[in-house]
Amino acid sequence: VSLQMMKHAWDNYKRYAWGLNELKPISKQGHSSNLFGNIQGATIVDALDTLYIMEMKEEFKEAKEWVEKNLDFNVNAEISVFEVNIRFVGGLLSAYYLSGEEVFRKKAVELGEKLLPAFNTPTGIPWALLNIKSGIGRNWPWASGGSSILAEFGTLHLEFVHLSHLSGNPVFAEKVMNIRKVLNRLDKPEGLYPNYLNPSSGQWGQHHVSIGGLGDSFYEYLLKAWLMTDKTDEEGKKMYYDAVQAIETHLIRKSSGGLTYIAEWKGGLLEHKMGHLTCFAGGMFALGADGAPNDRTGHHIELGAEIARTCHESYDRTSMKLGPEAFRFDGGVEAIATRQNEKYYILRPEVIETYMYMWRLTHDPKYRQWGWEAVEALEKHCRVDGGYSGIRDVYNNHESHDDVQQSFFLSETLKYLYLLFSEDDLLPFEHWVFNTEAHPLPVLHKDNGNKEDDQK
Ligand code: DMJ
Repeated sequence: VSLQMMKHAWDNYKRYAWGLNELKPISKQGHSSNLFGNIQGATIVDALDTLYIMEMKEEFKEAKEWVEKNLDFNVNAEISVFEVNIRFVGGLLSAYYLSGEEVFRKKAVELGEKLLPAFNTPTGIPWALLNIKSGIGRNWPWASGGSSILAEFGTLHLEFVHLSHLSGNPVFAEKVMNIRKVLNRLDKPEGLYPNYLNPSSGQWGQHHVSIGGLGDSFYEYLLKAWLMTDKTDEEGKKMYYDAVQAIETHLIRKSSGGLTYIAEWKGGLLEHKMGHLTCFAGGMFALGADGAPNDRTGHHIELGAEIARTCHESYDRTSMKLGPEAFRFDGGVEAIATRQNEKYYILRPEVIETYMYMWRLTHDPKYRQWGWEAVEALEKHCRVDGGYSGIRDVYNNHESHDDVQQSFFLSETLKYLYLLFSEDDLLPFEHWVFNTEAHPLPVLHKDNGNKEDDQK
């Protein structure tokens, strides 16, 4: 089924928005987000590995030809370093490792080089935004005191280690190892990492902590850095398990109805709200269970299972059976969005991602059932003639479509669905880690740095 869904999403993108970043499936035209500046083709690059894995050979070939002829980074535009890294660099790296086609390696390294000026700050903590022609960087104007964002500068590690591995140029890995060094020197309030860090002073901004937006994938990349180095990156491992310990103590709570959730922390006060983005953490806890210190393996799996259950409830308690952007545990509600501007669903993957990890790690059939419920809801409410669209209010009985087919729907949501219903030996966890955009990167085995060639 996810293959049919992919075909529908891809065919319509091809028909109405080919070469542009994303598709507007209702108005049937291209959609350009300013996150990618003038770089084009986000959907193509994000979808390459999904096409490959689903064996959509014709489509993969067309996509590859487009990359060869048209993917151009010589543009005078300001881009988001994080978004371009996870979608474009990550997408190209996976396409290379899966297919062995040199063009993807070349483009990934070329783009990585374009991102390097972002690290020209007093601390080496990169800017959020970069003009890839002039090399001038800056931060989001809304970020606390000119800060860079934890989830942005903390989500370059996996891709940059691979860029060094593939190019033979150590500079990429050096840049991300330096980020670690800066973080390790800093005092952490209650052992927690604030979402904001000023790249000039090297000091934290506001003490806001989140495992959802602004924080999320920083934690994911600590764990995966350790896994991706064949469990040799002991520093990444320690940082991950220490962070999880602090998160458990200060952020994880149980509602009176028995639902475990991860709250947000604002200078010591809890906001009892959990984002859709935060739901990825169920999968992360389960994936990290194996290495948990002090016989806590079972506990981490259980934590993953509880987060999965809570996130499933956030879907189940809507009329469309698709989860809202954020849900609350206060004012008498549990796992329900109370604010109008938190009721939307934009085809995000995190809940399905967690089902996929929980399925692989426990084989409890309920995760496939829950994934199937999501498929039915997507087909019923998000599928339109011209592709798939997000929804403005999942509590309404009537769809109001937002008219965007996000590129991560093809790279993540559909890939995780496909993996959820595939055998475990398709991209097995011993050999692959997924970047935060679901692009698989091979584990760099200690005995043989090129072991990934055996995994094709
Ligand atoms: C994706 O780009 C990535 O999963 C990122 O880590 C968070 N946001 C979107 C999907 O929701």
